[in-house]
Amino acid sequence: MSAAYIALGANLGDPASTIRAAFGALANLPDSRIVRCSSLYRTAPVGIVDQPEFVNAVALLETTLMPQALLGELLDIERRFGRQRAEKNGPRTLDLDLLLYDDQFLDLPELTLPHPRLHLRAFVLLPLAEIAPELRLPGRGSITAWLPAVANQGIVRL
Ligand code: PH2
Ligand code: MG
Ligand code: MG
Repeated sequence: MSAAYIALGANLGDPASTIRAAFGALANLPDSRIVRCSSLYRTAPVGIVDQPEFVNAVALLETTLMPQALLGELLDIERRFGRQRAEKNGPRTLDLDLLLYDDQFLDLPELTLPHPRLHLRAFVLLPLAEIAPELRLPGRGSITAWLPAVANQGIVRL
């Protein structure tokens, strides 16, 4: 079994309900089980700031799916939740990002592991630290060392 951390984000429709339903969809993935789910967080948009606030969370999955197969399943769940790919980094009904897969490094056009921006974003780091406070980020040391750098980003645990 491998450990896969997945970031969930939504800022269209009813984001909190969507994230809760997406936990259920992750729990139903083949050859996988959900080990932990973080709280939900209300977060200020990063990047394109002129869009609705997000609800974000993180889940830990134990899986025997390989990273690319898991990514395919995540994109399939996004589609089932009505995701339309319009503006890059714009509003979305559901975004599922593979953050970490064990301590693997991967650099493919469709998938970079670890996720290249995870250590810079409060909306990922805080829920991740909630469910895995002892985690070490491959190549970047302990997760707690990165928390002060994102302390000024708007985020509230729901
Ligand atoms: N996702 C983005 C860009 N900006 N901001 C917040 N607060 N939460 C997100 O999930 C998010 C974002 C691109 O995927
Ligand atoms: Mg994303
Ligand atoms: Mg994404």
